[in-house]
Amino acid sequence: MNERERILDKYSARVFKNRKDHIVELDDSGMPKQIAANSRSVPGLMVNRGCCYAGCKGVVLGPLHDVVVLTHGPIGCGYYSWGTRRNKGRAEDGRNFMQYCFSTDMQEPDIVFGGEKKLKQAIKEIVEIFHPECIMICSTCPVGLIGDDTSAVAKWAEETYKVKCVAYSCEGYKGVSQSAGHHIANNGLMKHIIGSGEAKPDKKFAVNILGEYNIGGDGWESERLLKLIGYEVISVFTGDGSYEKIKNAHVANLNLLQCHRSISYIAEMMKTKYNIDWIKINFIGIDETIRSLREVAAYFNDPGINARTEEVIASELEEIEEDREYYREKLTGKTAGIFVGGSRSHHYQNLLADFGIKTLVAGYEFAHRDDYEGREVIPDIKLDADTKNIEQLTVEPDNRYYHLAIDKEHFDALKEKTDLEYYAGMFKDMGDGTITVDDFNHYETEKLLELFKPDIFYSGIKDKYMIQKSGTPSRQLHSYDYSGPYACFKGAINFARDTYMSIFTPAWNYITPPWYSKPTLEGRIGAEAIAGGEQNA
Ligand code: CFM
Repeated sequence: MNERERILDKYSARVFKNRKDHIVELDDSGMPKQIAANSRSVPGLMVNRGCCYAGCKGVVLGPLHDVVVLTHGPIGCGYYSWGTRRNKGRAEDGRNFMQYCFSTDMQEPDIVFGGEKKLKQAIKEIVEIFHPECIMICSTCPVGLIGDDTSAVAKWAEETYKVKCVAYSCEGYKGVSQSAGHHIANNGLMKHIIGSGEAKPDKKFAVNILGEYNIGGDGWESERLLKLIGYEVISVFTGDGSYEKIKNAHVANLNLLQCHRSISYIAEMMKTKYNIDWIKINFIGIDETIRSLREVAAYFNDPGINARTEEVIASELEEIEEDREYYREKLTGKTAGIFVGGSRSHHYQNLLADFGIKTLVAGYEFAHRDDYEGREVIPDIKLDADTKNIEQLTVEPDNRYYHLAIDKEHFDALKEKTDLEYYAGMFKDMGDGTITVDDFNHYETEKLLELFKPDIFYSGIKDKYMIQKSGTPSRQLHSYDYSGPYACFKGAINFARDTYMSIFTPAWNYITPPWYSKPTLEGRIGAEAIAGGEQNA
C-alpha cells in the first residue's frame, strides 16, 4: 500500500468514493495529473474551508480601507469576520474603517418581517457618523433565504445620500467554499467600481497589483520594490487598497497577478474591457521575485526599466546575502508539508526551495483544477450546479479606455517565454512521489503527519495546535503568526528566520507524537447511512 492508499484506507466505501479523486500522488512522468477540486465537502469531515461570505467580505472587499463594508445579517458573521485576517492598512488619506465591525445585527422580527428597513437605517447611521464615499453591503445566509432586495436598497442609498453603494449577494451557502465569494466580489468590483474614476490612461509604466492582500505587510514590500524600479502602482487589489484608487485601475498598462485563485476573474475581464494584459507574477521566494521582476521589465521593454530592475535585484540580493547563506545552511535537507487556501501552497514551495527545504505534501482548501494543473485545463472543467449559481459576468470593450500598451508582435514573443496570461499551476513544480490533497481535513492532516513526518507543517489556525500536539512545528501561512512581511527579498529572510526558530526550538523534545506511544483508534470514518437516514441523504 502506498501513502495515498494508506490515507484513504480508513474511509468507508462512500467516503472513499468521494475522497479518492481529491488525493493524488505525483510522479515525474505523466504530468499533469487530474485532481477533483472545487466540489462539495463531505458532511461530517472537519475541513478548513470558509464560506462564500468569508471570501467576498473577508478576503476581497475587507482590505479596502476607505470603504465601509456592512454585513447584513445576524451579528455572528460580522463579529467573527471582524479583524480576523491580517490585511494591514495605512490609510494616509485619513479614512480607515477597517478596524470597525459594521453589521445590521438582524433579530428575529427582521427575519420574519424582512430586514430592508433595518439595512436602510444602518446606512443612514453610517453616512451620518462616518461620511464614507463608498459603502458595500454583504449579505449573509438568512438574507438570501428571506429575500431582502439589497440591490434596491443600494440604489436607494446612492440616490438618497450620493454615495457609491454596492450590494453583494454573497450568502454563505452559495458555491462550495469562499472561492464563490471571490467570484461574486470580482463581479461587483468590475460592474460598479473599476473604470468609474475620471483618470485617463496616459502613464507609461503604470501597473495594478491584483491578488495581493498585504498580509503581514507583503503588499508594502512588493510595492516598495516596484516603485524603486520606476513603476507607478495605480492600485492594489485589495491589500491596503482603496475605493479612491481602484476606481482608476483601468488606466494601468499591466496587471500583475499574485493570487490567481481569488482574482483572475478581474484580470480576464480587464483584458476584455480595457485591453490591459496580465502577467502571473509571484513575489514569494527569492528566485520567483527575480523571475517576476524580469518578466514585468520584459513586458515594458524599456532600457531604463531593464537597467533599474537589475540594479534593484543586485542591491537587494547583496543586502540579504549573509542571512540567506546562514539560513540555507541550517535548513537545507529539511522537509515540509504545506496547506493553505488557494494559491500560497504553490508560492511558498518556491520560497522553501530557496532554502533547500523540500515539500513532501501540499494541498489547497478551495483551489480549482487550474490552480493545480495549469490554465490549459480550463476548457475541460465541467461547471456543476454550484458553480452555475454564481453569475458568469461577460464584459464588452469600453471604447473610452480601451488602450494598447504593447504591439501584437511583442505580445506574441512574450507569451512564448513568460507567464503572460498564463498560470502553470502547482503540480508542475512537484512530482517525485509527493502527495497533493484537495480540501484536506483533520483526519487526513493527522495521517499525513504520521506517514511523512515533515520537519515543519505550514497551515492555519484551525489545525495549528493539533499539528503541534503531534510534535511537528506549525507555522500559519494565512496570518504568518503575527510576523512578516514574507514577500520579496527581505521577506524571504523573515520567513527563513521564523522557520528556523520553529524547527530548532528545543520544545519539540518534550513531545511524543501519539502514534509512538499508543495505538490509534480503530474503526472506519464516515459510517454508512443508518436505516431511515438514506432517504434524506
Ligand atoms: Fe489568495 Fe489569499 Fe490564498 Fe485566498 Fe485566503 Fe489569505 Fe489563503 Mo487565508 S486570497 S487564495 S481566500 S492568497 S485569506 S491572503 S491566506 S486562505 S492561500
